[in-house]
Amino acid sequence: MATEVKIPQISEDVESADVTEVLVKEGDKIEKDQSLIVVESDKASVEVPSSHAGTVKEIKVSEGDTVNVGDVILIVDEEGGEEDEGKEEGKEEKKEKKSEEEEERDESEEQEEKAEKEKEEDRDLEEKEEGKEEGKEEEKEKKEKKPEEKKEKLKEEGKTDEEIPASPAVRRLAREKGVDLSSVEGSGPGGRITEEDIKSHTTKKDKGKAAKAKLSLPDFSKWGATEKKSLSGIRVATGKSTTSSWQSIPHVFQFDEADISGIEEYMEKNQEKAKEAGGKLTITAILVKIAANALQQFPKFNASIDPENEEMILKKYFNISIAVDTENGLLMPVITDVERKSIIELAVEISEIAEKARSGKLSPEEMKGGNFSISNLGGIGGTNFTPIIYHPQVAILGVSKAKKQPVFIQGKFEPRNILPLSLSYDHRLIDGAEGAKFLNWIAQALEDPYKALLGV
Ligand code: CAO
Repeated sequence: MATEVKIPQISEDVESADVTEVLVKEGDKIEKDQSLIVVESDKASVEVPSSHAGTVKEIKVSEGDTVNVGDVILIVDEEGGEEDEGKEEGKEEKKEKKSEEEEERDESEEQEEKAEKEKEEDRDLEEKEEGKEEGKEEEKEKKEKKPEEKKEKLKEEGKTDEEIPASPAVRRLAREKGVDLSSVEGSGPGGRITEEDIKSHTTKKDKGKAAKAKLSLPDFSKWGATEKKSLSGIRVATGKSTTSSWQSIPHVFQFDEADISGIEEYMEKNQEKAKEAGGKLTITAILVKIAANALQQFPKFNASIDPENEEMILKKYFNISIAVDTENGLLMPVITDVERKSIIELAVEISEIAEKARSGKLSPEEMKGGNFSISNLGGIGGTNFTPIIYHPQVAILGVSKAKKQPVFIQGKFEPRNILPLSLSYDHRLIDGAEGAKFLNWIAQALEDPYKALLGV
């Protein structure tokens, strides 16, 4: 019976996402809950499980497609419907087992001889390596080395994966689990690799990975009451993207400050105009405009780096991501073509997009295509902070709270409004001197707006 498997509700507020990986192919036998595709929205990356078991008849999506909740992923042939599924599976298993056994018998004699020889060679090699001492530590080390040695040996003997003793079912399982057969020690007759070997290999691998990736938690209830709450999709996505940015981008931080007393007068004068247009004029709109001008003066800050091809991609448009704090977490909507918009237009757009973000109405499209980011925490407070670069961008401007401070001007102290600025940039592309110049240009443009607005 042909059944459609559809995209379920991926997570709260996510209606569409991009397919980044297709994990099955036509003709594959799939289990219920087996992962079919990986989809990524701006909020999360998730594996979509199958709602049915059977054989994949037709795949309806491919990598790069944008899919919506309810779209058909694939058609699955349920082989006589769900009722028969158990029976059919049982039959399949038996058939598979039988042919495996026959196959095993045929191959095992031949393989046993080979494996005995391999084992002997292994033993020779081991003896040579370990000398006469047989401490436990060395035994362990030897075991760890074995798959590597096996690989080397296969290579030396010019053998392919097909010549490693394993049944088709085991090979399929290894493929599904992404296990390289040459790295598995077979425990069956003649060194034959069994299903159990693949399973224990993946468990070991997963445990190793988990041990590396996870920091263990103590039992907090020992010290007092606790409560568990699931993380929102946005929280999880932010966690992933900030971790990978922090781990892969060598961040440098530069600090500066700007006297924005003059700009404040400008904002006061134009506040009414912004209000009439439906927005609120704050330092964010001014910073977006000035940043777009700075990006034109310093093109590297508007670029992305492609380390694999050892290239930088210089963008000729000026789109700026704005960090918006929402109840569910941080969102990064994009203001496009900033160079073509007036400050009042930008003020309106920022007000609208921040409101949209906070009411959960932002589409994934509205968070794509930014070249540079601004994170203004000044409405909240703080003297300085070091924001994490929003990959694939190469820099982000952090803005803290402006404060009245005494500034020594022409022989006397005057109260001026000073805005703290920080810049985080990618040292793979930008050097310290460039970072300092870029931030200094922004600070000067804030103090002398004509420089940025007239492009002088
Ligand atoms: N210094 C002093 N005052 C500031 C300021 C600054 N740097 N920035 C804004 N303000 C003032 C505004 O003028 C406004 O004053 P009034 O209430 O008197 O009118 C008040 O703070 C609140 O501003 P706002 O938040 O309404 O508007 P905004 O344009 O300044 O900011 C937005 C918009 C979306 C950037 C902001 O609301 C926001 O979400 N910021 C948080 C960003 C964030 O979480 N960053 C951390 C991410 S990790 O890198």
